[in-house]
Amino acid sequence: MTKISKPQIGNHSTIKEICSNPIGHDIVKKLLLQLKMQSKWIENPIVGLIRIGLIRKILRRKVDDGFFEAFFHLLNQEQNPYTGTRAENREKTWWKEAIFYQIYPRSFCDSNKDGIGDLGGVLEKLDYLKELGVDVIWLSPVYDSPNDDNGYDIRDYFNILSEFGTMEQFDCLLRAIHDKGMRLIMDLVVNHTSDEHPWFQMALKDPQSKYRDYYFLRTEQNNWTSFFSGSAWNYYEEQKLYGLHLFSKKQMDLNWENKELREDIKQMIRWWLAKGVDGFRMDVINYISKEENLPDGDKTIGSLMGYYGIEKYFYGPKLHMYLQEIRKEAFEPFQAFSVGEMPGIGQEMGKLLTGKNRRELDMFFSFDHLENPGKVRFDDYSYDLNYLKEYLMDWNQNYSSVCQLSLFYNNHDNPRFISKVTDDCSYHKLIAKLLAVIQFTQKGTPFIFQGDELGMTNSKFQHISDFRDIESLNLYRELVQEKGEGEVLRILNAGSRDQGRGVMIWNEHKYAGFSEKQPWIWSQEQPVVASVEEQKKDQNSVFVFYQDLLHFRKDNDTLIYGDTYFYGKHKKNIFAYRRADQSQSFYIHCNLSKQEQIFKTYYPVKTLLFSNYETLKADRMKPYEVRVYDCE
Ligand code: ISL
Ligand code: CA
Repeated sequence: MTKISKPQIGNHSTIKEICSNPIGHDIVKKLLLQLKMQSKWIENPIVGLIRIGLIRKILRRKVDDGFFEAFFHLLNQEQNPYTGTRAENREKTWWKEAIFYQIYPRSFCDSNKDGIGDLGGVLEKLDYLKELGVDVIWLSPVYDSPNDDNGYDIRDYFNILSEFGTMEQFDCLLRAIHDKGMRLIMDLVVNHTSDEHPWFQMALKDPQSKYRDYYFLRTEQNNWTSFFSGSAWNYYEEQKLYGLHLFSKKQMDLNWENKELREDIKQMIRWWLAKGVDGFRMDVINYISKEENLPDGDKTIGSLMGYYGIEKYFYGPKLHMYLQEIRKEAFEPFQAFSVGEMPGIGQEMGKLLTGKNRRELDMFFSFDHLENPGKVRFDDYSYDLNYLKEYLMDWNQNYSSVCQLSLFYNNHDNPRFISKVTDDCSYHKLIAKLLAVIQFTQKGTPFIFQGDELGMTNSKFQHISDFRDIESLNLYRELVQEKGEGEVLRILNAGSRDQGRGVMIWNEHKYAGFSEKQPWIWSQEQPVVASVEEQKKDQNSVFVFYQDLLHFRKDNDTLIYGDTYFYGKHKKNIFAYRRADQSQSFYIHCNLSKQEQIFKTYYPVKTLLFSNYETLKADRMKPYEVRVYDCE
């Protein structure tokens, strides 16, 4: 059957038509969010009839033509939304049931006392993870790397970074993980390699080399900018060529158009899967397809986003094709799991990338909940948890019914979520438990980031020499003249990725039991968080609470496959919902604020199963209080 194609999106298109296009839908929604406008606004039938041509006329002085051309071009790539059924996400699969735990190996545990976490350290702590209730470990990159971006710049995909250990140790770790009934997923970084990768070295050295075409080496640059400050092009004097790098100067973007490159990548994936690895978290995987000839990015979009060129690759023309190809030829033969890290992807694009029938990815990480509308990571503000509620209700309704949502608050690229909510330490433990309840009782797959189970918070970095992350160091250089030292340090303390990279707090000894030597990252003002050793002895600790919750989730399929019913949707500061199937039902009631709230359940409840307070008031919810009940 031939598909009847819809008319192209253009000036004549109405807002309603734009929003029924999957890319249009997600972009408009994101714009409204940044402008702090309700999405109800575009659902208004009159607004829906407005044509883009009219908006274009009104905005003529503010927005250039390139903006609309870029917008239409993107939308016309994808005409139809994903049509999955509700039943799809009820199908049982291990990765919907599993609890994932991200290990950032550099900061997890140091077994040979050189101040750097390593594979030996992970091996030592497997029982700890098992005891917590972890099913799958996601290991951030451990491949050989010059470490310009802490391992996200790979020099050799088939070797282990010597600071982390050896391949023998890796094999031994993988075996031990499987022996304990757990799984392991690795980080797959294939948007770029290190400039020290032999492919890039050969590409530079020999103009005849087939590897020249593995990268973007050109005589001219375009206006794209790097996520780590400055131009996205590095000039190679000797060759008189520019090389594209969306991240650091040592992370060279790979040209996926090249078929041999794709073969090499698939072969590498299969090599790891044949070893027994259970799947991959795929680094910035939505950036792998760039628009042909790498046209300049639109200036309006560039200044709006802070990065030029992003619309030319964040949802590139061949993204689906490449993903289908690697899935079919590398992942499926091993029944391997995939979760894509995809900055900028919204619900509808997300469905097209993770819908079961599409055979592309199993899941993806959306980042829209990590900051309040209108805010960016480096803003110093108090995160309002009412937005987390809105986000979860929205994604539950519009994404989770067909696809599996990933549930997380932290990773190695973000400051600690608890610290975003408040820097008042007296609330931290309560918030840690409140967030945990939401994470383990919402529909989706939870990803714990190391330290979450302790209620880990930010450190205070006093001086620029305390920072390690290339993004922070570059940003410092970019801003210090204009803003002054004090202000830049404030910005970095609020948003630096180093905040997520502090070492695990194992015991009360010097260097938190992470190492006996000064760790590779260490601030004088460490987070005020009790250690694993202390928390294990304390029945009221965040750790024990996590342990109980994880087991609760494992014992109750209802929390995994059951439906979600939200209550008091418009009631500020209260988040209430029920998870239910034919056999059971659980009711969750949260106070999202530090003000006491009146307590009245929206549904008849029976027994209290969890709370973050020891004594409860009959008709009041204390600050950040959460309760989980069994229902009639
Ligand atoms: O810091 C960011 C951009 O300014 C983040 O958005 C982050 O770079 C982005 O989410 C991509 O992250 C992943 O790829 C990067 C690496 O530095 C991150 O650690 C990784 O998680 C490049 O490989
Ligand atoms: Ca070490």
